Amino acid sequence: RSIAYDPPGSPPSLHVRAAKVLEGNWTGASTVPSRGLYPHQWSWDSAFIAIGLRHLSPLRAQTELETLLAAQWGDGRVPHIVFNPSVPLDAYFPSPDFWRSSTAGRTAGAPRTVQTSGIVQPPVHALAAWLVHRADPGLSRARGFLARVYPRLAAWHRYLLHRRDLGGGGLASVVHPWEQGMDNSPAWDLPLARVTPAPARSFRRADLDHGAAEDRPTDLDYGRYVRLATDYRDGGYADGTGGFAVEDPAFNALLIASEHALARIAAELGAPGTARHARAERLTEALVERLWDPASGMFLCRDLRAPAPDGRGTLIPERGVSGLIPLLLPGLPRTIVSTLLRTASGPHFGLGTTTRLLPSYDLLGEAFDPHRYWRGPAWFNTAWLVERGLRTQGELQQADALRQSVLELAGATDFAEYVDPYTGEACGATGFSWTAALALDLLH
Ligand code: 9WN
Repeated sequence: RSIAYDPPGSPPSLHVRAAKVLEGNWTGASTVPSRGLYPHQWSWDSAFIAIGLRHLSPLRAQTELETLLAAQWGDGRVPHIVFNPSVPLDAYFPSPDFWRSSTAGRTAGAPRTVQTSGIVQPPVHALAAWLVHRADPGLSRARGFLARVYPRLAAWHRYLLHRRDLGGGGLASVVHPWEQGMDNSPAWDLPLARVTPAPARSFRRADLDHGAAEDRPTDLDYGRYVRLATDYRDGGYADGTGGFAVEDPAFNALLIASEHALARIAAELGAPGTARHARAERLTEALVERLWDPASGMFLCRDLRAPAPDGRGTLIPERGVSGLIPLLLPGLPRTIVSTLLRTASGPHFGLGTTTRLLPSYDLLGEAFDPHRYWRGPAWFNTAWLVERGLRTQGELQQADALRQSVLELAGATDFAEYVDPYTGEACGATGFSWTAALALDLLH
């Protein structure tokens, strides 16, 4: 009789397949981005994962964020990796013995019981916490979810807005390419060129055991990542003096979106959120003031360490998908929105025209490579953010089309980490958590 309900050979739905990926990557308290390549908990991955998980299990989604926030440092930073102590040290580089958080991070208030990295990742967490709450407000209130995460999220934003305002213009800076999350974006080539690479023999890359070398950052990139992280660690993870300091549009747009979410969380907890909304509006103005480039028709990154007469650094002349992500912001001036929409669908990104999915970097840029990590391939988290942005700006048709491509490609590639933006061919890992989570979110 079961045949009538479950005919043999009928393929499982995208929902069921995505749920299986997340189930397989769940460790009991959090979700790994991918079993082989990334066997620990990553900060912005967990926020995206929670956004999808809330449709399967609001409890697991709350736990995902709680586990991450439990590893927060005393100064408010939320580390980019929380290490799983049962995973062998050589499974991922850099491992806990490189970061030495509990000793090198003591002044900055690193936790004693759990090992973490000392850098951060984009602040998607307050946004995720609000969406997770909304999925099951009854459960959330019964567990005191928002009341427990709110002070931690507020301290996290405070860290970014104060300790990381390295340019003095109100925006948060990243001090390492891993912090912005698009590790080898061509936007970093100029600021990284000033960094002396650590010798290749001083570390061993574990990523090459899992990923094709042509799809990953180069050894020279890694030498520079290691130098910057080593210097940061050796300075006790104090902010302000490092050789790399960049204001990035996606990182700051996510901070602003999260500040709006934090205002909603405050209101839900009975405190007025108006001051936070006002701060988010001021940050939106600072974003436009410091990072908008009319000539490129999009937001660019500001390199604070580039020599410039006015001490404000200089805009980096590379178009990355990061510069389209401010579409998420409801308070963006209308002329900027229409310019961004034109840039997205024009020859540099081919949204809805020449590409199957929005590339991470300028199709016409000299450094464009359709397979190498953040130097061209399309990623599902940035596609999801732009989809949300299009909807926020009332561009429903374009949003529907992008949603459709995300769902098709997520399914066709077995939830790839990233894809060739023209052909949709899978690159990097498959069974990648945020691809599954964000596809699930778009199904709802
Ligand atoms: C370094 C986990 C992370 C993502 C980043 C992505 C990649 C790590 C790496 O994987 O970075 O943090 O080892 O390459 O670039 O965005 O969070 O999925």
